[in-house]
Amino acid sequence: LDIIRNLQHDFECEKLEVWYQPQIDLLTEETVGVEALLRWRDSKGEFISPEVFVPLAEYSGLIVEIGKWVLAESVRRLKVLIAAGYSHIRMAVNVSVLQFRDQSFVNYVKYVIDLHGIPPKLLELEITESVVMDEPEIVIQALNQLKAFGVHIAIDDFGTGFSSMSYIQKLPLDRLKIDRSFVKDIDTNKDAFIAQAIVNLGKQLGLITIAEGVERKSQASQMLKLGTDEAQGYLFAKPMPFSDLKTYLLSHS
Ligand code: G
Ligand code: G
Ligand code: MN
Ligand code: NA
Repeated sequence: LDIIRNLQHDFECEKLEVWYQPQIDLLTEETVGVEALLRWRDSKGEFISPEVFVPLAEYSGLIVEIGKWVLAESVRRLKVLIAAGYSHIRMAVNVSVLQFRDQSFVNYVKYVIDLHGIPPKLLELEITESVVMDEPEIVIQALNQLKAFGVHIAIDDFGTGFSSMSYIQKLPLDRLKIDRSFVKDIDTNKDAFIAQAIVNLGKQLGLITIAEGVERKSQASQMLKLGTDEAQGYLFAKPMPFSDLKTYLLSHS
């Protein structure tokens, strides 16, 4: 497959980028975290969506090396934020199931944290329900080790996967990310009961809840009304290069 060859080539030539999207506390409207998101431009400079190339990187196994790089890059950026005085902002990094199958993954995470000397609790790993369901034992064991080290764990795209509720209880989670499909019509549709149920579930489990894909003020206020703690979406900020993030934080933290 040409696209996989191109991805490998561009990764080796350091042409992949990591962009960052702010996560906002709905009550204070302060930036409390950022999510690291991979970006890849083709030879014409046009972006290829991670929804297209991440599955290919998983299929080819390339995601293991790319994932390590995203992690190292993001923790290095986290260190820069701390040095600039943002000592409370979390860095959230997406992790693929293939990375959990790599025996050295847990030690690599610890190594990167120690290398930069950042508080482990400022790093959050985002996993999807399918990651957990693919390899429950391996993933749960790794998550427990990471949690014991102090790293935070978020369940991503919650509500779209196939998780049985029994798994959710077994995971050492800190944050539940409500998938944007539940946020989409929350301000126009009176039937907010699914979003409400997810928020309630998160609260019952003692988790911080964050709404994804918030694009309108009315969605943010409705999610806040349901009891959601945080939000992420175009209303607040789109994913941006690190240099723009530093400028953004000057007026939004
Ligand atoms: O940024 P965007 O909304 O286009 O991302 C689309 C999808 O790609 C999301 O599901 C996101 O989780 C995934 N993604 C983005 N960056 C990474 C990454 O570094 N690693 C993994 N495994 N997935 C990522
Ligand atoms: O990891 P996850 O599947 O949550 O990926 C987040 C994706 O959602 C990223 O690709 C990001 O670009 C995208 N995104 C972030 N905010 C918004 C938003 O407000 N609306 C939409 N449609 N997409 C968003
Ligand atoms: Mn995510
Ligand atoms: Na998501």
